[in-house]
Amino acid sequence: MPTTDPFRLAEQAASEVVDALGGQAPSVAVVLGSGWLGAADVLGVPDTELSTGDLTGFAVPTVAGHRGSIRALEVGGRRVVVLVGRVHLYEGLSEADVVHGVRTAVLAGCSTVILTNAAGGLNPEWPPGTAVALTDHLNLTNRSPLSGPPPPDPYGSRFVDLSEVYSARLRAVARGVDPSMREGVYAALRGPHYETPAEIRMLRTLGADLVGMSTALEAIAARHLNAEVLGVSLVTNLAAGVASTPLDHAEVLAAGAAAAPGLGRLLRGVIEGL
Ligand code: 8IG
Repeated sequence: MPTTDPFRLAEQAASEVVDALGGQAPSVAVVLGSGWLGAADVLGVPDTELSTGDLTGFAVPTVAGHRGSIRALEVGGRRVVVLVGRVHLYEGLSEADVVHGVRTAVLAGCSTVILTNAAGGLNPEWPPGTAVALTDHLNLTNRSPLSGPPPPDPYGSRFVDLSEVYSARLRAVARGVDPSMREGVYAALRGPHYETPAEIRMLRTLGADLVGMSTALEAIAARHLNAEVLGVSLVTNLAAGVASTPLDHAEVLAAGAAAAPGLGRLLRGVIEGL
């Protein structure tokens, strides 16, 4: 019977990826959020593009602006995989589905994982288009990618330490590329609805600077496998009650398109500076 264990599925997918790359294991993974596709294009032209539909265990994304593929390219002498077409809890998928791409990338050899996303900004001084490096998160999804049976050998305890999910070292590399880079705490909610103004006031009280519907579970899964994580949010809208107009997904994609060249340079600079 085929396995349903999420770690075994990710091992299988990882070996398919490494085979498709001619045995050359990648060392850096970039997970693209909504609005980041243009940034990935600035990073360089992929030499290989795999459809996640041809790989073991990948769920099919259902969101505008997401397609399921893994692109491979060389950046600053490093083999990089770019995961296009993240999936989310709000699509009705499991935690294991949500982190499968990250697990696959780490098991394929990526010791550095760069998680990007589009987010609502809680700080009125960060206009749409601002890139923010994550210092920490509030996982308000009430879900964990480590729930379920214990991870099989050789994977570590499910009781994973999260005292430094987002690497201070990688944030320093990002600041080296862009000294004006802001830093903040990301609140992850399940969505897919946006928040009410009262919920945004609550999130500010809790210490959040950004709000979105991704990243936290992937960061936990990457840390569990000992990868170093950089999180970067692109503020694409001010959150409800901070903004003066209703929120809209088209606004997210437009802010991403406008910010793409700068974000692409940031990704390139970070990877070259690792
Ligand atoms: I882009 O304002 C984006 N994603 N939860 N709230 C939540 N997710 C988001 C938002 C937002 N903007």
